[in-house]
This record gives sequence, structure tokens and C-alpha cells, in this order.
Amino acid sequence: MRIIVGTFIVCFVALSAKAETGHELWLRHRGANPVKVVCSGESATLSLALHELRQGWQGEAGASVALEIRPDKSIKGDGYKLAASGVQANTELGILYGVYELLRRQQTLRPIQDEISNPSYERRVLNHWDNPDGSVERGYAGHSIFWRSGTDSLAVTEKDRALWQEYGRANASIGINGTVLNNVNASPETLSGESLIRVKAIADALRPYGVKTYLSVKFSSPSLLGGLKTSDPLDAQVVQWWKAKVKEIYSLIPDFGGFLVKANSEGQPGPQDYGRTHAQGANMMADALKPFGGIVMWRAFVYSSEDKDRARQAYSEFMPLDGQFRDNVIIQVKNGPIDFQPREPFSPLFGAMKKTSVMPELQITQEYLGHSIQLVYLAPMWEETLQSDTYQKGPGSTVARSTDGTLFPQKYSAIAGVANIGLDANWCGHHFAQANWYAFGRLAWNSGLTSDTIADEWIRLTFSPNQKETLNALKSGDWTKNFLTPVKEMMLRSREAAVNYMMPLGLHHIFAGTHHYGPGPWYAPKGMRPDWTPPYYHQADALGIGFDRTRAGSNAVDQYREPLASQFNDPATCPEIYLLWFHHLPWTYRMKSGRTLWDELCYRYESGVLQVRQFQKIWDRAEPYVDAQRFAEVQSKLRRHYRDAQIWKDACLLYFQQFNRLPIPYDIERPVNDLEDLMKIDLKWSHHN
Ligand code: GCV
Repeated sequence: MRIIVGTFIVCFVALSAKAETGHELWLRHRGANPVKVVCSGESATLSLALHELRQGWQGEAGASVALEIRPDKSIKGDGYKLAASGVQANTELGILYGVYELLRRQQTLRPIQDEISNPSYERRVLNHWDNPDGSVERGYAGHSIFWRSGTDSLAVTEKDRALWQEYGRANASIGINGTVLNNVNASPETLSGESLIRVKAIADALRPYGVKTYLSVKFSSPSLLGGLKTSDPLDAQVVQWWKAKVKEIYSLIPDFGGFLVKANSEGQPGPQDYGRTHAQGANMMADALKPFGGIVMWRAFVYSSEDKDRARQAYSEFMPLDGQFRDNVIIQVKNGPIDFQPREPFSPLFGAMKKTSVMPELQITQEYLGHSIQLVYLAPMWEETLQSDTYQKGPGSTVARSTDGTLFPQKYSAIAGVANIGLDANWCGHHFAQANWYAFGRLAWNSGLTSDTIADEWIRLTFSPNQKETLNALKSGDWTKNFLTPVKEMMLRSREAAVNYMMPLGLHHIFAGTHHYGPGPWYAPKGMRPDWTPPYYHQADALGIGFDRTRAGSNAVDQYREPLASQFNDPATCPEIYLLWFHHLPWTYRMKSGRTLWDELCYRYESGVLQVRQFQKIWDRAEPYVDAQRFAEVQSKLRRHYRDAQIWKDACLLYFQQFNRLPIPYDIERPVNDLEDLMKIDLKWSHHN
């Protein structure tokens, strides 16, 4: 009889968990205790802080909390001082951030001690690659939350405003304080008068949350929108056009953040079209923005088809310009030298540009990491980049310290993340992709946080049971043991698993063309630029595989500071995770494991696939602790994730085997697909989502 009763209770707990769409993100309502709040001031932002406290207070019922704006030199920018009795800050926004941290501590059952928290980066900015028609470049979560097509596309509705407020709140809760509303492949129409009215409405909705708006601009806007004969940055009329446009923007949005620019990159116009440098182009815009406090985030994502190694190009083009940029220009550099691959060494520009402000650009949207189909937690990848040592000012010159103003004087410090947000009910397409938005914000605030800590917090906030339902489960440690620990383990292993089943040991860019979802190591349509085809990157032939970037090859290694350059140059000292990034090696090359390179590749592909299989088991065991809707949605995605990981392994091993004609080690599971079939299917569209 006892057993029957016990079973009944477990089922009841699981079934009673209310279905959740995921729309509430990590900010789920959980019923609050009454709290008395004393606040030293009144404003829209402070009202939000008060409201959040009253809605979310999980501390002692009837406790008093003081929110106090009082100058304190040890608090920087919008940082805050936290105590059990309240929050102190220099700014209103600091108070709001402190309140979110206070509530987060309560919800994640972590102690509140007297402490100061200051942001690592001053500007923590999302980049939306959203187009004016509402489509999102590399977006996998539905249409844009800012733009739409149709005749009344620019009309602002109450529904729009409500959604933008929810978006502002989510960002504020993790410290994000800026957003670029449109694609870096920008349309000139973004700067039209009608479009700016909509930008103003968005800025108004986001302002109380401390989220500033920025716009991506097309360099040739003076000609395309303004009707001028040229967009030459040194032309007086062009200079005047930008000044007038900037003035118009600030008359509508007095706290506008500034411009993001993709210039002379992938067909976008830029100053080089007029024989000018990136510095001349960026400075012209910076001068227009300066009187209003605006900045220019100028991207270093440039490469041409002529250079023999794409990985070298941003450095070659930007290093000679170091020191030539205005102090309100920040060079925005992708984490790696190529393009957001599952694994890249850090970009050699970090720490190398010493007289110019530099900011990292991370990609939250999973363009190269399984879209919103695969469960891949990206914080370990970002942690890897931010903590990489550039050695540019001696040991300990990490990418984080080289960009946050610690090592080099920067008037502004910033970090950008390409957003994974759309109109899908759960915002990000995959419930676990929300963790990547969350992790970006948390790392931008504190680049020293570990991916483990962030995952722990996120799981607790996103999945912990509602108070009434399973408080007992939480107290008994049951939830921690059976849900938190295994799910966190799955998240922490997921990025390495993806590297393994997609492109281990430093392989990169071997995706099927255009959509970058499935494998396509063979993809090389006639006449296509070689650097847009995978064979350019893997260089497989009968003898070996990998891109030779050593001193005997393209010499990309010498863009790194010693001791890294020599370390990367020698296969014996090059970390194996980057081996085929820097070296072309024989298939029989002996790895540290004792295996040949070919055998090691086979093992890596196999281990990636097996890990995803494990993820399925972990998730299925978690069923009693998750509401039915989110459980089923994640379960279904994991099934496809596994199938697609298997396809990655089969496609890559069978394709590379054509060159080396070596057997796949016999203790490895045999491929279950034929190469000729795999070469015909388009993985992205061959399944239902
Ligand atoms: C917005 C890659 C992506 C493009 C993207 C580009 C960029 O090439 O595939 O979609 O364009 O990077 O970052 O500018």
C-alpha cells in the first residue's frame, strides 16, 4: 500500500507541473512574500525595481529592503553594492541590476553577503541581424520582434510595445544595456524618417530598462537614401549628410547609442570603394556622433577572395591602422579569425591593437552550431575565448583583459552578441537556446564567471519547480540529484560533443553551403569562390588533411605573440584541439593518444555521436521534473539532434575515407548511411522541425 501511495504522489507532482511555453524565460513567477521597500527617489527605472521586488520577493515575509542611490567610488558605472538589507548604487540602473541579483540569489538559494558587483564591460550589446521585412539572417526562432512586412509594417501597436518591454526586462535582468535593432547587412531604408519613428518607439519602450538602441548603417546611405552622387567619407556633402542624419536621430532619441558598421565585407559598400581606409570611414561617422555621445562599432570581419588564407586577413588589414581611429570608435572583432566556427583559436587582433578600442563579437544564434535544433550550450566556448592568453602584455593578458580596459586604455569598453531571438513563443526556438542569451548577458557583466556557475543559475531559474508543488523535492536534494546535476552535465558537455561530431581536432568550415547546418566537406560548386567551399579549409588529399598555417605555409601563426606563435607552429606543441587549424598532417601522424590521426578522427566523431545519445537518456530521466510541454519539445529536438549527429559522422568519415582508403577502426560503430545518399540530401530541409 505504501508503494502505491508513493507512486501516486510522484505522478501527481509531475502531472501537476503546469505546461510552460518557455515565454517567461528565466523570470518565472513564483508567488512572492510581502516586503517593505524604501526607495530614495522616483523614476520609471526605480518603479520597475520596486515592482520586481514586490512581485518576486522570496525572503522573509514583511522584511524591509532599502534601495539607495548614493555615490560610492568603489562602485563603477551601473554596478551596485548588495546586502541582505538592500541595494546601493550610483545610478538608477545600478539599483535595478542589484534588485535582479538579489532576487536571483533568493531563487537560486545562494546567500546574500555584503559585496560590490561592477560590470566587466561598459556596453553589453545584442546585435540583431533583423531585416526590414521581418526576416532574420541566421535566425532560427521565427520572425523579428522589431520589424515586419506588409502595408502597415511601421505602425506601432500595443502588442509590439508589450513585447519590447518584455524583451527589455529580460535583458535588464542579466545586465544587457544595448541593442542593435537591424542586420549588419543593412538596408539604407533603416535611416528613413518613417523607420526612425519606429526606432524611437522601440527606444522609448526599452529606456526604463536601461537598454539603449543602436542601428546598423549602410555605408553608401548618402547616395542610396540621400541621393548624393557619392558616399566618399571625405566629401563635404557626405560629411554634412551624416551630420544631419545623426542630428535627426538624436532629436528623436536623445540617448541613442550609435552605429554598427559592416564595411567592405561580403559585398557591403565601404570607404575602400572610394580609395579611403577603414579609419577614414569610421572617423567620419565618429565625428558626426561625438557631440551627442554616440559611438561607432566598426567590424573587422573582412576577407577577400584574393588572399591565400582567409584567417590572416582581418589582422593584415586592421593592424596597420592601429592608433588612427577616433576614441569613440570601437573595432568589433569576431571571437575567432574566420567565422564563428564550433571551435577557433582566438582572433590575433585581440591584444595586438594596443592603441585602438577593441570589442569581442560572439554569436549567440547557432548559425554553425545546430541552429535551434541542436542542444548546444555556448558558454564553455565563450569562456575558452575570453580566458585565452594573448601574451600581448606578458602572461595573463587574456582576451577579456585585453578588451575590457584593464590592459589598454579604452575610452569605451564593449562586447557584442549576435542575438538568437525571434517571435517564437519561447523566444529562441529551442528551450535550451535561452541559456545562451542568458549566458551572454552574465558573461558580459562578469567575464570571470564560469560556464558551470551560469548553467547552474539558469537551470534553477528556468526549471526549478514552483514553490508549492515540489518544495519538498527541492529540500530533500532529490531535484538537485536527479535533475540539476545531470542536466547541467549535459549542457556543459554539449559544445564539445558538437565539435566532435562536426569538426574535431581543428577542422573548420566543412558545412553544406549557404545554411551552415549539415555536413558538406565535398561542397564546391563550379565557379564558386574557393574560400566559400569546404575543400579550401580541410585540404584533404591522399596523404593528409588540414590547413597549413605554419611558417612554411600561410604563416598565420606569426600573427600571434610568442610563445604562442612557436607553440602553434610546431605540431608537437600545438594544442590538439587546433591541430588541423594550423597544420596539414599525414593521415598516419601519431597523436598523443598513440592513435594515428585518422583513427583519432574516427574516435572523435564517434564520441560526439555517443554523447548526444546520452543526452537523450539524461533528458528522458528528467521527465518527472519538467512540465509536459517543455519536456516533449526538448525530447523531440534531441531525437533529431541525434539523427543529425549520426549523419555528420557518417558523411565526414566516409568522405575523408575516399582520400586515405584506410579502415574505420573496428571497435567503432559502422556508418549507417551511404555517402552518395548523404551527398544528395539537404539536411536542413530533409526533416520536419
Ligand atoms: C550578417 C557570416 C554569415 C552571414 C553574416 C556574416 C557577418 O558570413 O554567414 O550571414 O552576415 O557572417 O557576420 O557579417
